[in-house]
Amino acid sequence: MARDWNDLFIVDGATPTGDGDGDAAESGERRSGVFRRLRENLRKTRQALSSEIQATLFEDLNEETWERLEEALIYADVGASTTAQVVEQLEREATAGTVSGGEALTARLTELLAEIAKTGEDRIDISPSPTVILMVGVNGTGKTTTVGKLAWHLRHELGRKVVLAAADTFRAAAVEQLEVWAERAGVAFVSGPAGADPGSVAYDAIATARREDADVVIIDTAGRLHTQDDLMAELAKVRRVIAKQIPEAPHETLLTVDATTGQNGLRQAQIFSESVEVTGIVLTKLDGTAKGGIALAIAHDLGLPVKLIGMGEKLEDLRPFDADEFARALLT
Ligand SMILES: Nc1nc2c(ncn2[C@@H]2O[C@H](COP(=O)(O)OP(=O)(O)OP(=O)(O)O)[C@@H](O)[C@H]2O)c(=O)[nH]1
Ligand SMILES: [Mg+2]
Repeated sequence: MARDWNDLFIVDGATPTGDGDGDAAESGERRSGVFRRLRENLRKTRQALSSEIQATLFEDLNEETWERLEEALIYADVGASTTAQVVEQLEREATAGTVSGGEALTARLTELLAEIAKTGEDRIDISPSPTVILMVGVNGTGKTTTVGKLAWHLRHELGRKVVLAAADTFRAAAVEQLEVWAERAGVAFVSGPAGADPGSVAYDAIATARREDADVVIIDTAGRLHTQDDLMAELAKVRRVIAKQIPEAPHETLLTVDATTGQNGLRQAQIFSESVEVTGIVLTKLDGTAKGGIALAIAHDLGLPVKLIGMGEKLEDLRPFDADEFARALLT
């Protein structure tokens, strides 16, 4: 069963309850619904992978079959280095005789892929009050949408008081887009005048959260490329301003990565995360790619945990990432 919102967040003391939208039975139903959709979305890749697994792990194992299995995984967007590491390990175990038979080998492959997709702390600690979450990433990768959906879930599943900060001050449309999300989620919204300094908006939002005793501040930022030095410097400044209010903040910096951009997006994210401190990945638009392997490769390749995945534009399409579930959906 899919990991739930309550497993994603580390909370302090008693969990305040939501407004009923998150009640257990309904949430269980929604969870299996999401898993069904995840499987459905990955159907083509799973079918292709299954027939390759049948043709390799269920047959005589030799150099050629291992290579063929590697190719199939790379085709599913599991990156080359992740694939090599996983298949090498499986081959070692098969040669040693610790795992044998197609079914056991398939199960072990699923397990190894899930293992490699786990790195570091993959939960989000919201016990500091207020917790500051900074959303960063390349243009159009899904930052604002993720901020909105995350606010909704914090509000309605966990009953938290949330403040959204419109620190993407470049475009008026960006501020309006976030404001619409704040209204939908029923959370507070802080913006500045057009063209305001993003740092000052972040500062105001944290001040508002402290004054109004809010639990979580989520800061939306403008999209940028790692090559835009001025914009990367601006992000560093936003961080410094935040730290002036709360030295440990931002407690969480999430980097959005668009799954449809595959290995390219992954490389972009790698360079991005080298110049900005990032604590986790939000992998968006998984509904837009038939290959899902990137979700399993990204943690290993970036050395950062995937915390959330986006599978569509609706509220319930943002989900906590569960590596075991994902590996099963991709392979079996
Ligand atoms: N299909 C699909 N679309 C998504 C997903 N996440 C975001 N989008 C869409 O992608 C587009 C860009 O999303 P935004 O949230 O505006 O992206 P952004 O990173 O804030 O963009 P900038 O602020 O311009 O850098 C919007 O049309 C979203 O609805 C997803 O998981 N699946
Ligand atoms: Mg945006």
